[in-house]
Amino acid sequence: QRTKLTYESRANLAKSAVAKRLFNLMASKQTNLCLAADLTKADDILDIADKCGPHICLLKTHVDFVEDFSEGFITNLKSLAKRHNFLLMEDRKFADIGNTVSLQYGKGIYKISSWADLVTAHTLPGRSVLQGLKAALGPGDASKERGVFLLAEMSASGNLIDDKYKENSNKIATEGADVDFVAGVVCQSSKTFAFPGLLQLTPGVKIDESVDKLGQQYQTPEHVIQERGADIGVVGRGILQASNVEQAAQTYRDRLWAAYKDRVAK
Ligand code: BMP
Repeated sequence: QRTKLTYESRANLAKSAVAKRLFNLMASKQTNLCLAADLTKADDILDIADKCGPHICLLKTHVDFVEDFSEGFITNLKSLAKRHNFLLMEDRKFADIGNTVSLQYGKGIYKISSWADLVTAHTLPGRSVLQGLKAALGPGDASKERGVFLLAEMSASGNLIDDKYKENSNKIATEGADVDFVAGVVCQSSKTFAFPGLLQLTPGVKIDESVDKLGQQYQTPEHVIQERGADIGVVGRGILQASNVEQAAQTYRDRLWAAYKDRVAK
């Protein structure tokens, strides 16, 4: 069972080079916390990345709502990622035909493929979403430094994903020529996939409050790691809205990590 294995041992099973890097980073830095830096000002994102950087393995962005996006912002974000040793994920949730996702990934204002170690994509278009994203990286080994998390489930109440969709998403993540490009799956349950070389990223994590006003559903850090099989817990407002964000990041980091240590020890 994949949830019983340590991150170190799973690094060796990963087919994606970025997944291998992330498993090893998590094990050595002792953190399985992803910060969802959902803020609209570049400087606020950089500030929180600097404060929370020591506690996270991954920083997740939505660059399309950053009001003052610039190349300088990306340069600074990359240098913080290097200094504090975390990876960058752009949560773009690509969901179009191959040619379009290729352009959305590589071109435009954001040039996501030039800086994001990881991106997210819906499986709705089928395998061609992976082929399209890979095409933006050009020939050669470029895809080895980049990876995709495929969405197989969502935390939003009333979402339309059913068991068949989950099963087929799992097939896209684990079968075929592009599996070396898939780093993991965004989902809510350990039953969604079994392959231990993939990472389970689970959003909807908060210590208190169980829902927000717009359909988000929350679980505690312990619940997502031990009952839902998450390898990485994604926390946004649980940290962003705390009076002391650094301390909140530390608390989430400690609780998510302790839950993982417990999970592999049992
Ligand atoms: P928060 O902890 O503030 O609710 O933020 C959750 C983050 O995870 C958001 O950036 C959201 O886009 C993302 N997310 C989610 O909440 N549920 C999903 O199923 C998939 C997501 O990417």
